[in-house]
Amino acid sequence: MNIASILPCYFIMGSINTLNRDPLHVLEEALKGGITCFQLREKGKGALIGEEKRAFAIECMKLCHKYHIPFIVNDDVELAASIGADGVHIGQDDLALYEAKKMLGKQKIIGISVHHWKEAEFAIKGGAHYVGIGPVYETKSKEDAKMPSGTRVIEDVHRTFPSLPIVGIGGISATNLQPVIAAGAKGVAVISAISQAEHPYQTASMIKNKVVDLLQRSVHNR
Ligand code: TZP
Ligand code: MG
Repeated sequence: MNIASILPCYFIMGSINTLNRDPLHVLEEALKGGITCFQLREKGKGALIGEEKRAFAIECMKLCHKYHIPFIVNDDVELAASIGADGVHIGQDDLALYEAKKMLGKQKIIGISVHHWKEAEFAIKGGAHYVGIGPVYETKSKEDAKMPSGTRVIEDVHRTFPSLPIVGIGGISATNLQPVIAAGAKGVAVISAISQAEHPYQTASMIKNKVVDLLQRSVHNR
């Protein structure tokens, strides 16, 4: 699989991110709108745990597969392995990449969050398929988020490792994604822009089309 092809519109959501709407409905709208990847990030106050989390994950995965979109689990490699998810996304404080790889097998997608080029170098050595970099802008969706660093880290990592697929994250929406792609990201990862959009279908479609358009132009301008 060409990993960059799953990054343009990378939607992340947990059951608490959709205000009062049914998260499965929001996810299906996002899938219809054209998201290229989905990550279940079941975290924060009121998030599901145990059997409920597992059952919700399976429902999300079924929906993603109905639309032929990869289903990635945040952090919980055991859950990902046990339900047959397409991959995991881990942070620097979670288990090591090689352990995640061992638990999941070589065929699965592994992404990791990095904050500077040194962590990106480790990610490459550990066999990560892509890296997430952020927060680019201010975010309300992550309690322990670091200070936003704009597109600087994306630029640095992209310059140092031009073939490493990067997805930008943090406060990104249809109206501020351009600098993220210009900095070298292959896509944008969003929670609230889609999960709390008035019309998740239209918003997902707009974000995806804008990113794909910018990526195509950058190829032509090279
Ligand atoms: N990691 C860095 S920022 C962030 C995560 C998980 C949250 C992104 O959410 P939003 O709503 O797109 O700002
Ligand atoms: Mg984590």
